[in-house]
Order: sequence, then structure tokens, then C-alpha cells
Amino acid sequence: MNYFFYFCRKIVKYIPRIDNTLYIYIMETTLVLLKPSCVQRQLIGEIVHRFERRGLQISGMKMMQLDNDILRQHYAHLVDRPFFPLLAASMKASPVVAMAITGVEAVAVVRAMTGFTNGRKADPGTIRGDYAMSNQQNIVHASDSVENAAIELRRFFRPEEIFEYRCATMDYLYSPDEY
Ligand code: IDP
Ligand code: MG
Repeated sequence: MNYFFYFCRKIVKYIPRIDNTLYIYIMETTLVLLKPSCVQRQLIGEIVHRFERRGLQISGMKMMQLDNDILRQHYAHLVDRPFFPLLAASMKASPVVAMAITGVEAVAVVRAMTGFTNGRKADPGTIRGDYAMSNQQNIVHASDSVENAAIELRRFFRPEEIFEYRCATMDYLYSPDEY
């Protein structure tokens, strides 16, 4: 029965609750890249562990080597900046790990966990604030909006590489009216 409601909620964005207030469906999936600065420093497990410990669900995960084509799309907002060649080189320096991460308001939650772009200015407790000293070699990429998450997930994953499954801990991560 829980499954039934779960999938209904995935289809219907707003459903009235018993008390007639609006139930807002906010389960989201976001893209995270564990950058070469994470892979080379052998922090993959540690960073994945942070997302899992928070209660976020891993819906897809794979290692891939990025090339100029995908980087020019992914960093389209930065291609004209003087540091772009160095950024592209840093992103091609080794494979990255692409992750699809799911949870209620996952885009904002993951972005907050990621912290400010420049690791030197990122708050302690955030991933960049705990593991990075650089503006560029900053361990992780995380989608910055729901719209961009959808675009970026399509850029890095084929549909069949993202898995929809119900986490057994769901009822202890959230109240039933939260997802
Ligand atoms: P974000 O990763 O926090 O969303 P963006 O401004 O989208 O930050 O920049 C994308 C990536 O480009 C950053 O994570 C960082 O690796 C790199 N970057 C951004 N600004 C600079 C800069 O001024 N110098 C060097 N690298 C930068
Ligand atoms: Mg960005």
C-alpha cells in the first residue's frame, strides 16, 4: 500500500491531504560529480558516505572520463572565462564519479552540503569546507536548481542508469506527509 501511495505521489504533483491543505510533492533527484580532486585524493567513499548518512538515496552512480564536448556543455556559463582551460584540464585529469542523488528537496539539501564554491571560504561542516582549499579543485559538483538538475542528469546518465526504488528506511527518514 505504501508503494501505491509513493508512486501516486510521484505522478501527481499536488494532492489534497485529508485536512484539505495542499500536499506538496517535493521528492527530487540531483546530479553530483565527484571531481578528479576527489577521486585522486581517494575521498570517494568518504563523500558518498556523507550523502548516505544524511539520508539521501543513491539512484545512480558510475565512473566516467569527461571530454571537452561534455565539459563545454556542462560549464557553458564559464566557457568564456579566462580560467576555463584550467578548469577543463582539472576535470579531465582523471575519471570522475557521477551520482544521481534522491531525497525530499534533494537539490537544495545537496547544494547546502556542498558549500561555497571556493573551498577556502566554504563553511566548516560542508564538503568543500571540510575537504577543499581551492576555488577550482573543490571536490564536488552539485546541480544548482531543479531545472538544471533535470538537464544535468540527462547529460550524464541514460534513463536506464537511474533507478527508482523505495529505500527501506523511508518511513524513518521522513514523516508520511513529507514525501
Ligand atoms: P559551483 O561549482 O559552486 O556551482 P560555478 O560558479 O558553477 O560554481 O563554477 C563551476 C566550477 O568552476 C567551480 O566548482 C570551480 O571548480 C570552477 N570555478 C568557478 N569559479 C572559478 C574561478 O574563479 N577560478 C577557478 N575555477 C573556478
Ligand atoms: Mg555551478
